[in-house]
Amino acid sequence: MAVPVVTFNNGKTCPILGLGTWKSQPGQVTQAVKDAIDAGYRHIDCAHIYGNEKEVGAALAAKIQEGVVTREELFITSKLWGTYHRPDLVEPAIKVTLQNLGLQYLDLYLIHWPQAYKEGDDPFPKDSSGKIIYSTTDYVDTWGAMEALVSAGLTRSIGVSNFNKKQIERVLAVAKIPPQVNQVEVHPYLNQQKLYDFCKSKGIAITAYSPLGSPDRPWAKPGEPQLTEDPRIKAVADKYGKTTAQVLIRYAIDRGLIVIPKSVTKSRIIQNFQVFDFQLSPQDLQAIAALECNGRVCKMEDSDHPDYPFHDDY
Ligand code: NAP
Ligand code: SBI
Repeated sequence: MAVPVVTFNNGKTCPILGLGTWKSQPGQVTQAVKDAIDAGYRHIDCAHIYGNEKEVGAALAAKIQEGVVTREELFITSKLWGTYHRPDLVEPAIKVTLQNLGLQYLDLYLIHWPQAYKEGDDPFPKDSSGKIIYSTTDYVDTWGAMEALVSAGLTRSIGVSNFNKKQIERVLAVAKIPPQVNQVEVHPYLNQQKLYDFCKSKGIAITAYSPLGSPDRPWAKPGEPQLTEDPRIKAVADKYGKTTAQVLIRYAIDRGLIVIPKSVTKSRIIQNFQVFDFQLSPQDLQAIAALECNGRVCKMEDSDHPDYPFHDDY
């Protein structure tokens, strides 16, 4: 079954369901990506910081070699880490990612976070007190270097991730190419309605990350509420004969979002793809919207960075 697509503001298309790869161990991710492609996934969400792009690339090469997919049928995203924001470091950074993934071009390259860190190969450069060292590079200048990647043929589309409204407005004010995507955390505990409405008004698609609430996030504490076990989601899931994960994925799709659940478990990879045979009713979407509780799970430990995105309302 072909995955439905959204069309970006530059005319390129993107499958609305993709496979996340953060925390997917190098020893597991090759098989996970192969299983996903066999199940019908054509969109894989990657990042340099995940430390597993070579292993993702091995799966892509195998499936292309086997003739299961062509490169053109795949949609591959990666992300520029904060230590490479300085404009002269952007092209070398995407070239490392392309080399690791074994690709000639990406479909989408995102600025991973607005915050720039001290340049170099330590992804979290820290001072003697353990505090991350920041860079003064402005993401607006980084954006100019991202635009050059499109002209150079290294990526088809560009975008941002974890950017708030004001940060997107600053980029739009200078952009020759407007961002095609803002990838942000979205699930029923953090539904991002205001940011979604703003991005939509500017023609920017939203990709929902951590759609299942990221239960394997490294900083999760025992006893914290688990979205996949929320009885209110379970009650909706039972009505449709679906799992809570399938309802959470459908919640994103039915709001017009792109969604990238992560799994390294074959049965779940397949289950998470079986979401195109039902649709949530307006009443169920409304009931799920009522679970909003500002329940952000992905934060960085740099809230005093001048470009930290989550101080504003949205
Ligand atoms: P997530 O997709 O919300 O949740 C992943 C977790 O859910 C894993 O523990 C997975 O377990 C489990 N899971 C998957 N399918 C399931 C199912 N059907 N039933 C029960 N449990 C299930 O979390 P995430 O990894 O944080 O977010 C998804 C992707 O978004 C990431 O992998 C990454 O690609 C992207 N992301 C981007 C950013 C950013 O800053 N741009 C931040 C966070 C995430 P198993 O793997 O063990 O099956
Ligand atoms: C990492 F590889 C390390 C830390 C970390 O924290 C925030 C969430 C994040 C990210 O920046 N993108 C992700 O997918 N996860 C992450 C990744």
